[in-house]
Amino acid sequence: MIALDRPIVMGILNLTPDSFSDGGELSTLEGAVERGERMVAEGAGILDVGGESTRPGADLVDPDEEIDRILPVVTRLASRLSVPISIDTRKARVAQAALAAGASIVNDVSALGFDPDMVHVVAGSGAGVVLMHMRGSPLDMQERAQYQDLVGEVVSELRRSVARAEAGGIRREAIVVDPGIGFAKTAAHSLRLLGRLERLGALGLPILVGPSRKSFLGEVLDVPPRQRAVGTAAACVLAYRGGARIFRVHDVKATREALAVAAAVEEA
Ligand code: HH2
Repeated sequence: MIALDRPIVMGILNLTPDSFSDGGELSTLEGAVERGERMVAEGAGILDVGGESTRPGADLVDPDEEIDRILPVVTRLASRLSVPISIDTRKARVAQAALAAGASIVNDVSALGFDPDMVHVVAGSGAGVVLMHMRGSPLDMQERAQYQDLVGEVVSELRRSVARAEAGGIRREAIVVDPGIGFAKTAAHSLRLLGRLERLGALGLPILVGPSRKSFLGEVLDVPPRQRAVGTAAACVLAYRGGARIFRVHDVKATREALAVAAAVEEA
């Protein structure tokens, strides 16, 4: 169980050739492990390891290929670090392999909807799980970014995902919810959700947000993904004020410092 009385930064470790902001950066085991260790030194309280990009239009990766990408890194990090390791995958076989290698959280952008075996893997392992809001899949999600009542629909669709997870045997204490910034959302939707996040509090579960370097920040700032660290930190502080407690980001140090100030203000 992770204490959520203070904000927790989840550092992103993408072992993909094609992620939108850092694809292809970590092509060796040593490089990936070093990056993970650096993020923990900078204050990451969780590391999120992923082997498949979920950017709009991304190709599906074969599960064996995804396992080859993530397994050596999860194994090495789990033996060297004490922070929890999360596996960012939609596939039950990948999650199972990562959990067996020492991961303890499954971060599924499809909220267990992509692979019918996923709910059993999570329930059987006792792992934590992040249920993220999305519609469709990364291939077609942006066509589905149509809402009458954006926040109300995100809350009710997340509520259904939580109910499905619990019906499949996952304990409520293991569940974290995520509004899915940029997933089946336009930039305006992502901004509006960040500004109304407190309404997700109705679900009564911890909230994770993943605004890191995303295109809604590009629309505001007009800078490329790698220059969006300050914008990401600002989005995280606002999300913290709206009740979020876990922040999935690439730029750990900037976000951790911004959140430390936000938490100090809250305490004062
Ligand atoms: N965003 C991405 C991937 N996984 N998981 C959660 N829970 N929430 C998110 O917002 C989220 C996520 C996309 O970002 P990134 O990993 O940087 O890019 P890519 O999917 O291209 O690898």
